[in-house]
Amino acid sequence: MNANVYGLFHRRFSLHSAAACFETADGAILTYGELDRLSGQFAAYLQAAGAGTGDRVAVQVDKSIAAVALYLGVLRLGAVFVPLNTAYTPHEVEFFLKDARPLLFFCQPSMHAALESIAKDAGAARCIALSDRADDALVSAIGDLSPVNGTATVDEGDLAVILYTSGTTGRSKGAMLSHGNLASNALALNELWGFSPGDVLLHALPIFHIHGLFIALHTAFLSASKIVFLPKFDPAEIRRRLKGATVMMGVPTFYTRLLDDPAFSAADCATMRLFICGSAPLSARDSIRFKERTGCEILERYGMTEAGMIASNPLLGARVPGSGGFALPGVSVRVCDGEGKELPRGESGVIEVRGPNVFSGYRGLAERTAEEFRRDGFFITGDVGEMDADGRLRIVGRVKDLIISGGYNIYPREIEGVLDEIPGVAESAVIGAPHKDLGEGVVAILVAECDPLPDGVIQRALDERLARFKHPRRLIWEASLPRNAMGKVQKAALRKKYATAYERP
Ligand code: MLC
Ligand code: AMP
Repeated sequence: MNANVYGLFHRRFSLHSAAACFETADGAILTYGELDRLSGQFAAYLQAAGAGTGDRVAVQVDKSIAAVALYLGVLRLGAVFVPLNTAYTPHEVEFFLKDARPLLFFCQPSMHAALESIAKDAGAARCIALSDRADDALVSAIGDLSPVNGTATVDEGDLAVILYTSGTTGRSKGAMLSHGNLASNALALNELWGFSPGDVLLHALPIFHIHGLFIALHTAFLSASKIVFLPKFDPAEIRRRLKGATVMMGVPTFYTRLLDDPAFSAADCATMRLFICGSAPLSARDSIRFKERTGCEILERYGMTEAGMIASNPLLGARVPGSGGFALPGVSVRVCDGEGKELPRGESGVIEVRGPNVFSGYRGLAERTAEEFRRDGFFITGDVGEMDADGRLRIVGRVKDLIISGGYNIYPREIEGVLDEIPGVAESAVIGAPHKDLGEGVVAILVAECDPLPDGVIQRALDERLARFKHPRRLIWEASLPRNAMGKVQKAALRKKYATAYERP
């Protein structure tokens, strides 16, 4: 049997070809039949450019329907989609392209001149510009092509997507996700969250991460639900668009920002049946305020790039704030000590997961992959949790040195690597501090070789190397970093000392 996840979508698209699939900010509608055709045309374009089964297609483009059709076109060919955050600098993109070795690279027209030679040096046959404009030249040209017939036959374990996640060592790792991984998650969530053709999903997430691309789109595709597709999260626009919508998925910052508007109320949510939140901890305070203000209880769920969705609060039945809910059907979750021994219920330890949703490994990093899996196939998430007697998982922290800011993962090691290379900086430590809007904000503590450097010098080095969402907005100079007897920087002490770094403007 063909396990291509596009086959799963195609069956739904064919049954509902006249149904509205996407509605964009300007009110334009694309039907499921039209999306099916456009993805087939993108597949024909990719095929003519030489792409086939197993070829990587890397993509750093703005959010648009064409970008989704490109993704689906890649799946249809059995090729491998490699999405990249649009905020990445050319320096970061160079690393990803050299690692993924794509045959084709799609980028924003404004970045084409800067990225073409980087793509060629990484072995890409072509660097192709694709914009988010309705009159994009490539999309117009593709509109004349005949769509490919059918969908390439692949096995469940065949690679569909490589998604880069930063690493605690500072080196990003390409998580390899198969057609089976994507399909199992999409089917489970579609049922668990009760999606139906009548649903209208409000989509304001980026589409280069699992949240916006898989969790939101795949789940809606399987019911041929309508997707209101917005370029980004703008609270005023969301308030307008909530009317008529039934489901929204977002990171905690979405909910914090909605609540920041005193006029946001139950009336805005009259047609909504479900607000889903994840990618970072939602504060109990916001969860309670949201219920008081709107009458709606946010459904929290827990996941990660390497395993898609792992657990979810129930659609029906009690939803517990701060809990990731129950393991998805077919997914095993356990809480263990450092050696992988399962702990009694109620004790906190590292969350481990096994199931059809779990990735096969990091591209080209067999040893690293082996270190993160137990011998019995459980993946060590690096998150710390507790499971209650009923099997509800509460996420209480992380063993990995990771900052989550507005739903984006930021690895301190990567930033420290850039700071430590600046002449005049002796060493640095990067930590996350509580941030009212983003959950956590990045703080850098620096030690100078002689005198502290002007902020501009630090900023220039950051601008060149790192996407702006990773930049520390607080730079603090210290005479030395606190270290333990083993010489390890005591980050817990720094986190405590600078816990209020973002309380002042
Ligand atoms: C933007 N900026 C951020 C930021 N987003 N800084 C820190 N953290 C962030 N998350 C900075 C920009 O660099 C820019 O800086 C300034 O903020 C304004 O940029 P913007 O694009 O206008 O920002 P805004 O629209 O306000 O975006 C904030 C946001 C967005 C929270 C709405 O970041 C977002 O949509 N986050 C969702 C991320 C996501 O989808 N995560 C899922 C990962 S998957 P300057 O200085 O240039 O002005 C995953 C698994 C799972 O985690 O379980 O789901
Ligand atoms: P990413 O690597 O970008 O996929 O981010 C995954 C990480 O986000 C997880 O390992 C968790 O640390 C965090 N995360 C996801 N969902 C939740 C949640 N509901 N509560 C707390 N943290 C979460």
